[in-house]
Amino acid sequence: MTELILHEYAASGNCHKIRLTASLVGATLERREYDIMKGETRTPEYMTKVNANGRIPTLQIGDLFLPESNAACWYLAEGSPLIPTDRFARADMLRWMFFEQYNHEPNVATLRFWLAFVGEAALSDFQRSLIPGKREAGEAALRLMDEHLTGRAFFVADRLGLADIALYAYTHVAEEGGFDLQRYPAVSAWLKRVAAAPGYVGIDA
Ligand SMILES: N[C@@H](CCC(=O)N[C@@H](CS)C(=O)NCC(=O)O)C(=O)O
Repeated sequence: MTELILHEYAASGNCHKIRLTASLVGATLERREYDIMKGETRTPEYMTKVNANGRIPTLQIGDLFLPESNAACWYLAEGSPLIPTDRFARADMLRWMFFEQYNHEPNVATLRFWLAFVGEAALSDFQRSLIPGKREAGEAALRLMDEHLTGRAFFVADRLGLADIALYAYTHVAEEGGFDLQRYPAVSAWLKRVAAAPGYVGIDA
């Protein structure tokens, strides 16, 4: 069996996604922690060997390195029930994973990082000027999710899949970024369904 190593910063939702996928499919990951607050992913050694983009997560598969959280989740879930076999459902799942990276994560996750990890006082004037736009875009993403989940148990094909895992990672900690999840009842109910899945592991595990 090829050794799997997750290069990560454990508090990151992008890393939690990968640990959650691994646990749901029964894969074992060795974990290597990097402190992104100290720039440990920006060293020449990390960027040469692990990820030229200077970020976590990266999934190491033997001597191959796979950056980008959703690509790593895909690698782990290939052939499992987390990826539908129906052609449309598979593409629809990717739709939500791209939505997560473009509309959700840059707003919901960034505000969590800025407000709960960096701290508002330590932000640059430029970062502070971006907060209202990110707040509005994050609320729009959560609203769209809530509309989609109204009357549905999961994002795609009525069963837990990678779209749910990708979107769960930063949604369940969105309140750390100042988002009020009580405004999104369908999202709140879905979060509980994901957390009840056999094999679920929390972000702190
Ligand atoms: N699209 C990437 C985003 C990766 C990313 O933004 N990682 C952040 C933490 S979640 C990071 O490494 N930040 C440290 C830095 O940029 O130096 C993914 O999904 O993996």
